[in-house]
Amino acid sequence: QTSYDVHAVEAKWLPVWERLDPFRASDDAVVSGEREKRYALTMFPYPSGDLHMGHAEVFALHDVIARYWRFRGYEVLNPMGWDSFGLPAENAAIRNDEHPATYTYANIDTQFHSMKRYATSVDWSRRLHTSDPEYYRWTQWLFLKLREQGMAYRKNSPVNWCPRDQTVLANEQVLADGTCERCGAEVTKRELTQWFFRTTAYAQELYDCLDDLQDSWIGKVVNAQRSWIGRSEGAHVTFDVDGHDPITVFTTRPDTLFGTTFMVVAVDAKLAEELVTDEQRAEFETYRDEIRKASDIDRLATDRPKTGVFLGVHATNPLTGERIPVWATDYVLADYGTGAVMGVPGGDQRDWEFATTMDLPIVRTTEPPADWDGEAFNGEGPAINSPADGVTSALDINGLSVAEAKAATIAHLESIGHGEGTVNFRLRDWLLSRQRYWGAPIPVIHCPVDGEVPVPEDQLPVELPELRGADLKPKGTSPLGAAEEWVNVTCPTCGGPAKRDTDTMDTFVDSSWYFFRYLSPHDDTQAFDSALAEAWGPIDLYIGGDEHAVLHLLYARFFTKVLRDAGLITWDEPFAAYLSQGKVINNGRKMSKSLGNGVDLGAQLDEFGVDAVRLTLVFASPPEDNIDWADMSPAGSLRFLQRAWRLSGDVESAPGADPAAGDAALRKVTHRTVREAEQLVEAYRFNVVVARTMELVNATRKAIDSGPGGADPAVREAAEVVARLLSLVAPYTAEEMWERLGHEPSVASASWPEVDESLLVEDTVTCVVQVQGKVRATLEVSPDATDEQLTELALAEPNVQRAIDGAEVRRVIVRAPKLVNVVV
Ligand code: ANZ
Repeated sequence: QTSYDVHAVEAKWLPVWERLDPFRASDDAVVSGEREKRYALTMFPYPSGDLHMGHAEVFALHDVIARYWRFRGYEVLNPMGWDSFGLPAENAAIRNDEHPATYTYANIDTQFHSMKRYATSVDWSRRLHTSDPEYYRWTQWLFLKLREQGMAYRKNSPVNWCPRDQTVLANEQVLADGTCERCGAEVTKRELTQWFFRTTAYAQELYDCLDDLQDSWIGKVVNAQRSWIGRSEGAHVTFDVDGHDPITVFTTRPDTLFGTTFMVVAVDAKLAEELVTDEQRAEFETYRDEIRKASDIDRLATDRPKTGVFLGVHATNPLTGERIPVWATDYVLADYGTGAVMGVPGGDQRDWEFATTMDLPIVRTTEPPADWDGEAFNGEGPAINSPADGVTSALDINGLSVAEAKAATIAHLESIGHGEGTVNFRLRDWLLSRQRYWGAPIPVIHCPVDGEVPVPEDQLPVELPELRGADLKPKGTSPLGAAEEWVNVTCPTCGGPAKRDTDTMDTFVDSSWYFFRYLSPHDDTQAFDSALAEAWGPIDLYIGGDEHAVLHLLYARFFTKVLRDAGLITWDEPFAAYLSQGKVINNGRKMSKSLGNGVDLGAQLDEFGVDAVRLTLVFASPPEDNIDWADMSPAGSLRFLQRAWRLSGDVESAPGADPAAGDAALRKVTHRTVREAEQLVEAYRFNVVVARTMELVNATRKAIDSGPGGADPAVREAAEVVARLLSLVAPYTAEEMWERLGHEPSVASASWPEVDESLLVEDTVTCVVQVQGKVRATLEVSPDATDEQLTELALAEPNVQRAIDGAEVRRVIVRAPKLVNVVV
């Protein structure tokens, strides 16, 4: 037999694995401490369409480590489910005129069958869907838990609004160019009463814990989180304002307060509206309405011409007593810091341009270098102009460095009650309300007497009304509002008429805690079992795309910290290690409908079989690199798999034959391969594991055809190692080999090959010979060569002789077995 039938093999093994169920994770083994745990998690898919090449890649990579850990004796939890609420399903449902549930569950079914065929080592008994009432009951419970902890609240605020999806978006869902992450429409602003999670309460901790993740996460993901949280040290400075309450600003440069020649407030902040005088109001409102259309990104762009309106009022510089004008502008954001900025044209380029445009004074407070020919200077230099000529102040910081001047100014402001040192974060609270149908209803009742009333726990879940045939098209208010019978309820507190909250939760809420639910997905008494969380958590390796580097990972980290503070778990971070895979592209471009370069996973599987596709994806590159499918050869992968499989047919010794009697050279290759595979898997260099397996296949083939032959027990040993290594990526082929080698299924339950350390000793090492410190020769020597042997060999080398050139050898320094240095 020279090849096996790819599809017959798939049909053969699936029912066997179904029966053996080798990947079911045992809670008992872990809780009792009988076995060490590994929790291997890969991001669960959205059920839009069938699985695609990207899924195939991440599942294949993930399976290498999950199966490897199992081989090494860990109890491995490798669960899978669906992130099945959310806009994609809802939009598709509207397009196809069907209910989101119909679309969602049909796709889940399709994906489930594809995943089964794809044969990853999943414990399917833990399968979950976030759109099931059994799941979102606990999402709602957690929402109430967060509310109880003071971590969920409602407020009126300007929000990002997608005019096409007609829904509010979190900051994270607005792309850098100001468009909607999902549909590409230009995002605008709107005022709405919305639910928020208080992520800012954990800003410092979310930031600090990144230090511990630096090495076990991908660097760029840690950095993305850092800049998203955006920690800035500085001060709050309070300015008195004529006829109004004082205004506090946030500044990173309190030392520049002497150079503050004006104040600017965000044009769309309430503050601007409150400050503006009657004379200036008309001009202000025209300006504001125009700006509302611009995105934050545009507004902060440094190359944007500076615009603004004088509000008609003045503030007082707390250090100098000077009166400075207060302006409204668009380059100050309403929701960062306090929404007001002290204008320091000498130190901030945007302020410089604003001052020049509006003809406001410029005073430098840091001395630029002598050759400075720029405008605003925000580098290092001695403080100047405190006080400047004609200005009196109790504070003199002239000559101090920036850091010293900052500290002195903060101390002074604190002493006069006009400010304090503070830390500011760019991170905003998480806006979780969505005015859409396909999500978990927010479990709150609004009562005219009792206000916001949480739905009592025993009435959860608040199930989504079916709304069959209803118009789900986004209109700016939730479609749930139309379900009158559902909306109108009696207040749990007073029994009077009340209404349900009609917003649903952002899908990211569902995915912020799913890894807890996998621990006991069928438990109908609690969201998750704390004892199981203690036993299984945290996740040992999380694999997923870096499009989730900011949002999902941050939210999951936030949830974990809140749950810890609620006493439900003890660990601080959910993901001990995180790996993000590259993308599968085609012909150098991202796969897309418009380019017509999509590669259909199903067609690839039909043509080459699961194993060849998986092998191709793992072998292509290190996990984090992109894979260009156009450069790949799944046909080549299949040929390799057939070659590996043929080894199992050529083994002639019986199972259990003692390999010690076998060919030593082949045994060395085998054992070295096992040891390297261990190191490579642990370093996530899965592609190299495949390369080493290929080398071992070649060495084994050579031993069979032109070496000791198939009857040599070393050949059996090698083939059995090949089967186990292959099972990490090509489970069908591996199972087939294992069976042909005379073993019971499943190869996944076999034990990992034990390395014979004595076979790892290198045959020779390279010894460098120097004369007067210069390399003159290299020798291949035994690793146990003695000093005397090495000296003798070195001096006998013609090149060394030539370099010595008859001079007297005064000393030979030997560092056996790698170095000989001859001194003449
Ligand atoms: C005076 C000053 C002088 C500033 C100077 C900088 C340099 P990060 O580092 O991003 O936190 N700022 C404060 N609130 C703002 C808002 N809502 N919109 C736009 N800009 C705002 O930046 C903090 C600095 O950005 C603050 O320090 C403030 O300008 C500005 F030589 O205050 B600075």
